[in-house]
Amino acid sequence: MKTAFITGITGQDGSYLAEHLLHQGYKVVGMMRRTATPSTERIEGVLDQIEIAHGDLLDQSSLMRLFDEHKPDEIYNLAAQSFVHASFYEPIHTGEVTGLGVARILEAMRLVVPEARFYQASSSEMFGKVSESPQKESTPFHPRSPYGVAKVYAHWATVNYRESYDLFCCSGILFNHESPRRGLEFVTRKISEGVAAIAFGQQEDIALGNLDARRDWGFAGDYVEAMHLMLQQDTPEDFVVATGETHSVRDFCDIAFARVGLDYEKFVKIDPRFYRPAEVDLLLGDPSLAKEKLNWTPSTPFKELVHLMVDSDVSRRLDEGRTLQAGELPPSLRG
Ligand code: NAP
Ligand code: G4F
Repeated sequence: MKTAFITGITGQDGSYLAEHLLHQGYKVVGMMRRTATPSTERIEGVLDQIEIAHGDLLDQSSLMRLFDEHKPDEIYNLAAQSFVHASFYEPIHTGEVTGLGVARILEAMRLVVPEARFYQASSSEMFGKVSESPQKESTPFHPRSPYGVAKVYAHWATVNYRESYDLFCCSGILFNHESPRRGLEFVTRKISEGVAAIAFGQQEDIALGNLDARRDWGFAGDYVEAMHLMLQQDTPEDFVVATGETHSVRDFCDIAFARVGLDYEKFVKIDPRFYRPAEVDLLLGDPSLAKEKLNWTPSTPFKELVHLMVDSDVSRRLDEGRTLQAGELPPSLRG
């Protein structure tokens, strides 16, 4: 039985990847940092099937100790300070975790388990101010945030460990991927949760920033499959993972509010606090290489993704636990 070691196990992707790898017959070890209140909500369903290991990307010795203890065959580095907006206010911390943290884990792997295979969670934020569309593996990077800068460092560290030490290191350049497990601070979940709260009379409006930003949004459950496929190749390589479609934040609002029979224009307020010092205006990925070499394709269209997220936040509120049907209002909105 192969052992997979996942950092960021408590996050959105960590939870989906753990489920996927358990299905594939792996032993899964998930790394958690010590916090005053453990955040295991997303992995409640699999906690009894995985092993939790305590460590931190800020602490090199913890990574070396854990690799020695668990001897992983595959290492998925999903841990990061992952919120772009926060990175403008915590640039040093973001650099330490999201950037240098990857050098720490690569060095621990080189010294302790050099035969292991390594996946780095790279990001479309690295393309930033894009020089071509769609963006592919060869598109130059121009990051627009401390987060993007840290991810570029981490990406090149991953490529360098592959080239310098012949380690099996892959970087997945993933475009935005969402789900009902998405953190509440990210725009998609902020909208889906806000729509549900408004539909139930618990909130009056949603304050957002730039509605014209465009992203290539896919479903997280699909994207973790690509991570696993990358580590099953004969040779390590980097891949763009995306849907090949782009939509604006405004489009997301429109579909999300329409799902509960409401017009977004009446409920969305613009608040300059949610603008960023520098914006990434447009992201659109070209997943051709992943399709060709990994046989990977996304299976969740944009509208379906928006509905999935709104329905989840609505159904959590429904006493019966049933999912809202299209065009049907929650009981609190019925006349
Ligand atoms: P997420 O939900 O924010 O999860 C981040 C994880 O990192 C959490 O488990 C968090 O633990 C952990 N973490 C933070 N600081 C740590 C530290 N110092 N040591 C150890 N663990 C630490 O992020 P996600 O959406 O699942 O994304 C997973 C990875 O993919 C991230 O690296 C992200 O930057 C990258 N990525 C995401 C997307 C996307 O659209 N979702 C796209 C491209 C790349 P706590 O629970 O303790 O906070
Ligand atoms: O949902 P977001 O915060 O995601 P962002 O910045 O694209 O980053 C996410 O995707 C990256 C992949 O490209 C990951 F690497 C990263 O870890 C993270 O998962 O913002 C999306 C867009 C931005 O243009 C932002 O300015 O939505 C715009 N936006 C407008 N109003 C807002 C808001 N974003 C947030 N978070 N909150 C708002 O009120």
